[in-house]
Amino acid sequence: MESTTVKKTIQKTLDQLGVKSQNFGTSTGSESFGNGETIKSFSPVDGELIGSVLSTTKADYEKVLNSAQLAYKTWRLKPAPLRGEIVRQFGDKLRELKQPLGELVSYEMGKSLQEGLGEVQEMIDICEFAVGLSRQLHGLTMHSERPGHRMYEQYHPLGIVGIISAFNFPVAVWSWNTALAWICGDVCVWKASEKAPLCSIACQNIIAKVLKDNNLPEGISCIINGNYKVGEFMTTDSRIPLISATGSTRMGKIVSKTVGERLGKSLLELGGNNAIIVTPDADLKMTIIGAVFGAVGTAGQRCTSTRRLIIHESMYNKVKEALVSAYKQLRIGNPLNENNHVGPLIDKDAVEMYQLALKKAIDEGGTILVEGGVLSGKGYESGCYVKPAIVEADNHFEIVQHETFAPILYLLKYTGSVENAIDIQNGVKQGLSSAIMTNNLREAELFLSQLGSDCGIANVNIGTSGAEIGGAFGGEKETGGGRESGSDAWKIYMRRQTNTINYTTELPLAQGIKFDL
Ligand code: UN1
Repeated sequence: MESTTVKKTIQKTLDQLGVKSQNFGTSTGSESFGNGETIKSFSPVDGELIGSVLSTTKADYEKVLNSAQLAYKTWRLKPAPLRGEIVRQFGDKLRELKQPLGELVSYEMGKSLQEGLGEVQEMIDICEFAVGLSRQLHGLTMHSERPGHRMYEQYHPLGIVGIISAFNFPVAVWSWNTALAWICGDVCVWKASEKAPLCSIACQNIIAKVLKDNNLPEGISCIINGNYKVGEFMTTDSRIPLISATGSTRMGKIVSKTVGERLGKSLLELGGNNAIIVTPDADLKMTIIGAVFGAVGTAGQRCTSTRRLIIHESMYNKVKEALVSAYKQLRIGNPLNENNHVGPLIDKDAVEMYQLALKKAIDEGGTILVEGGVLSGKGYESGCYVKPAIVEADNHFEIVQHETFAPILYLLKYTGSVENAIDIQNGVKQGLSSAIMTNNLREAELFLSQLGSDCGIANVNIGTSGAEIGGAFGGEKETGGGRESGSDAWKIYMRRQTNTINYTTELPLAQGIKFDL
């Protein structure tokens, strides 16, 4: 796509989303302000300046918190299904604006348009999920050990939920949190990544209109923008009972410590080092599709991206050849052009990390199978386009143990039974997503058993990325242990209360204790 055409399309996109060339990065809805430094958002697609955002100062933040606290007083009193109705309207708006929002995600972050649209689809899906859930926020009832007593549990809203999100899913991860938090009766303050701030402006514009149309307090959805210091306003703030943070393990450790010090709750979704095991019973065609999409989709910048392929020695050469020929067909270029498979990395720092990782892999004894490199020339002016690479490596290499947010796939060989492959798969610090390619029931079930994958997500005959919103999303070990999105992940956004009611005229004590006066 020619850059003049891109500019025209994007201007229309920004207009549709109410994103201007200069934006305030702090918003409580109808009121937007920002007195901090300017964050410029350059597109990794063509290096052009898309717009700028004024970041949040401590004083701006205090205004946001006041507004959120005020909004919470009203919002928590609305019946949950009514809160669901607001989320339904938000989902409808997302349906209307799917195309422009998907385009902005693609242009600001660099993922393919299809994936940008897919990300907005995840938002729509979580809204639907949350609407249904708004009639099912149920606790259990228990039989009391005392006669004439009734015991049950119920869930109440928590208050303000602070959301810190990463650049790679600049809109969906926010919506997984907000859609659930809102139906639970919480209000949200969002700090988006400073690498994709305009996406936060667009989302805030959409929800602010829904709230206004329904005469609801604007502070139900607030945004703040800036670097990690702005994030710290929230992590250190005991007025925020829950911090949900997505990003690197390094960042997560700091968030967890800070929030833990004040005994707040944190929901962490951190780094992954995801592997696909390819056994002798794997379907080769399915393996290649799953592995290639997992490794090069979003230019390897998903936390669920496939980083390691653990291949049985009997399949190794076949898989290797098929991968090399599949990689030859990859088209790298403008992600808004649907003919391309791979877009740019987020910025030049990411390119540097990619180059460093490849160098380290070679230094540690790895063999390059598909060569990487930074692309230059027409269409690659931003300097952020890199070639997806494949390296034959060993699991114990320091670099293989490390999550690099780039399209680098490590091939690892295993011998003997599938247990050996599982050991390699689990032999990293991270524990997000994992997969096995096999048509052998025994191997598949073992992989899913307590002796199998130690990850939060374990798949059979699909890749490691592209989880549906209906399941709980997150992982173990250095991935942080949090669960977002589907299943019963909503419970973290609420506080649980156990209630015991005595409807007799006696006051018997539990555990049979006698205390007569
Ligand atoms: C992330 O990369 O932080 O499973 C989230 C997936 C997507 C979400 C990824 N549904 O790949």
